[in-house]
Amino acid sequence: HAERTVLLTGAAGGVGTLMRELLPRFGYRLRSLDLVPVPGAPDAIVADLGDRDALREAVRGVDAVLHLAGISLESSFDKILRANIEGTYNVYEAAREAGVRRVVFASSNHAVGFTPWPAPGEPPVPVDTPRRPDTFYGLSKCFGEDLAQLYWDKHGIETVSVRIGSCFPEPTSVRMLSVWLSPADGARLFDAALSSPGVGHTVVYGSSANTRSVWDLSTARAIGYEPQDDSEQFAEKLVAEHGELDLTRPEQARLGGHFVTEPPIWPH
Ligand code: 15L
Repeated sequence: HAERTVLLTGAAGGVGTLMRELLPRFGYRLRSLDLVPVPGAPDAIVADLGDRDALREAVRGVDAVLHLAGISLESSFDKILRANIEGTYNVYEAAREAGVRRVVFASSNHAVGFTPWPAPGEPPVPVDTPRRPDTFYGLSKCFGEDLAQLYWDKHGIETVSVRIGSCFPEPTSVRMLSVWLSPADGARLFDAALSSPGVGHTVVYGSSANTRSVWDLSTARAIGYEPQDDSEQFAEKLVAEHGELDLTRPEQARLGGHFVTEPPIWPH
């Protein structure tokens, strides 16, 4: 496809940094935005998602928004409210006003984090499993998915909500062997989500083709995602170090792992 311009929010974050390197190879021109200066990108827009004027300016002329910005872990409700809930609303409003037709939303497995971890032999978790957020963070991702649905139904803005697993160069825990999204597969998935026609609002899980996968990748494959990586190459070392998952332990018994037992962080 012809080169398309994509606003990348959260460009200085973990996934944003990986995607700034990988996505241009798929033919995207990235306009980076973050709350903090983006290393190596002097032309990046430095703005808070609460700054509606800056967002209005940032979306002007882009073909799509890859919305990765926000708090990526549990935090106080007030911080999550501002960054993830109001921030995502502001991004969609700016997109609507500017006539942007496609958003890719970084949702998270923590939107369904209280779902029991499938026991051996049980089917993978489908995308339409009931929402069971494991944190205020996960709750904000449920909000984002619903907001995406609303903007599709009401305004015709298409979104792929990607319930990202663990997108890091390598898995670092036994749980991550199941939910790892290699950076290269992440770029493949975001490419599919940015370019697949007729997605309406589609929810997909974001992981590689892991031998130990626990969720259903069929909606991701349906938009053209073909994962190439498998975490199994890291399994021997991680299992030797930590042992196999123990589903009788509360912090391992559910999809969200230790997020499930994370105490909320109250404002002070
Ligand atoms: C997430 O949503 C977090 O942003 C990320 O830091 C990881 O912890 C990931 O989920 C995970 O579930 O491993």
